Amino acid sequence: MQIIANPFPFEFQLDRTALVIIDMQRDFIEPGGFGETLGNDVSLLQAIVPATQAVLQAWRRRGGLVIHTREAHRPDLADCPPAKRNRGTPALRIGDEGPMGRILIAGEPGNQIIEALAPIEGEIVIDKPGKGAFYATGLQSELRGRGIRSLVFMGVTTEVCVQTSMREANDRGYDCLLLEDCTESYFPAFKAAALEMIRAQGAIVGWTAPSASLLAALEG
Ligand code: TIU
Repeated sequence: MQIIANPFPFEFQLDRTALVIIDMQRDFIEPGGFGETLGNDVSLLQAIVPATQAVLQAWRRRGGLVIHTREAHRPDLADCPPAKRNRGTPALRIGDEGPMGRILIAGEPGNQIIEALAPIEGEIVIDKPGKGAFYATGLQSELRGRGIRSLVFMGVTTEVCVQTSMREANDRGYDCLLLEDCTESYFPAFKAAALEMIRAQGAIVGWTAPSASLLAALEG
């Protein structure tokens, strides 16, 4: 398949490509979670849910591999270094009890993927303690075992966990596409800059495209 993308068309083989949905969790998208405790307006992120859901459904209809990530720490915080936990001056830190359970802790209600994008049987869910989806996770071996060569990214936030994961993926040899209207930041200027950085210099990190480009190919 070839789709219209920036800075030039993106080519991929569906059975060698995974859809990777980064951290679409209540902790980032709903009030009372990690995103809000950091001082952010989480309502901005809710806008991408319909477009993200449309791509997920189309990808599922074609039988493509789906990978969901969650930013999640162990209840004993053994995988949360002080360099992460002590940043900022939040009302609640990682591990503290909030309105949706303990902030950014695996298994808590706030740590779950939002209902609209909930994983279904056969999809891979990767819990990650860092910003990148490859750091301290089994993602690389999951991809290798299935012969995956290309990754299509959606999720939040564009310049933090999405961009970090794309850079990690690019260094590991994957061609990466980011869907422009299926990713969001708490800072619109950071989203715009991240999209430009990713595709600059002849797609130095990867490609970007509107979801309509991918949907046209999947449904064509
Ligand atoms: N704060 C922020 O923009 N993002 C994160 O902390 N994690 C993710 O991006 N998932």
